[in-house]
Amino acid sequence: MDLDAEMRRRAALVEQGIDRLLPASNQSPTRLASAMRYSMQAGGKRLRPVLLLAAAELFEPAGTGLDPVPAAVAVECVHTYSLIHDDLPCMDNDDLRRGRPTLHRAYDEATALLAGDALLALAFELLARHYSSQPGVAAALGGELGSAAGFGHLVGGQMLDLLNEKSDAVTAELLEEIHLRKTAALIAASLVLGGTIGGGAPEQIGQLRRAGLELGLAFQIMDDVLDATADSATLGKTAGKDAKADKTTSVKLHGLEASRRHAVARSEAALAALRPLPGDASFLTTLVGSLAARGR
Ligand code: GRG
Repeated sequence: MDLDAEMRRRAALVEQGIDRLLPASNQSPTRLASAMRYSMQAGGKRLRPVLLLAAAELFEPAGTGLDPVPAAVAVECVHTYSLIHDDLPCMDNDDLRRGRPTLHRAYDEATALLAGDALLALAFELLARHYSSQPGVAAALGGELGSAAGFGHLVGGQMLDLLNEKSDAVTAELLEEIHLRKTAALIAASLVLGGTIGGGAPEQIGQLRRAGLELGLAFQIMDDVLDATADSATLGKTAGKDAKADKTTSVKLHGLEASRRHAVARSEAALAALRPLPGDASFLTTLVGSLAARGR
């Protein structure tokens, strides 16, 4: 399979969806609309929305008949908001994201804060508006994304991360909890949203969630490896930040080689969770395999 071409085909649907569903840059206040687009159209990998589309495809042609693209854009809105806020001076204070100046550097802090807020709100507006013909589906999507974005996961995980940043007492268990909440939950939610739009049965949605959590852990471990081994130009964000801040990461706790092994083991667990699912999972499985290989 030509993984890049398969990825690009789905990412193009996401790009078109973003262009269609975000406020137009001439809409007032234009500074806010263009700030939202600056971050959303900066060329991220689109991993989460592509996973969502791929999970929905597993159930075609049966499915619910609903278009997964607005939900894919919603997931990318939540992800991008979290990056914008994470880069702010009160958090990571970063200058580079997706190969460009971070939003607060290109605009200003208040605009970056508000653009993040507006993207988070837009995500839930998209789910409510585009899936209203099937209220049960709309409610499930909103509940899932809200849970992944909120106290129990993304925001709570970020808080735990901040609280433990300078600590020498971070255990492997705590680090895994932070990874699960901060990174894996939104990746799992992407697969779950796709499966829900596809009309998957509860046990199939459960498998997608398991696969997403394992994949999310693998992805975060490899992100730690890449932070320690790649350069900023390759990553499109500041490299080497974790070691500089003496942050507890998988690499600090387990070393490079053990971290790579853990990522491979997590990817294999993700593949095992995908196995019982219906449909052609070859794109998903190839993508999962490639993510564990990206730090090699
Ligand atoms: C501020 C609420 C709040 C949360 C911040 C997402 C996050 C939590 C922090 C960003 C820093 C970080 C290392 C997050 C872990 C998840 C991760 C690896 C994000 C980067 O995702 P990619 O590589 O980014 O998919 P692109 O730019 O390709 O979309």
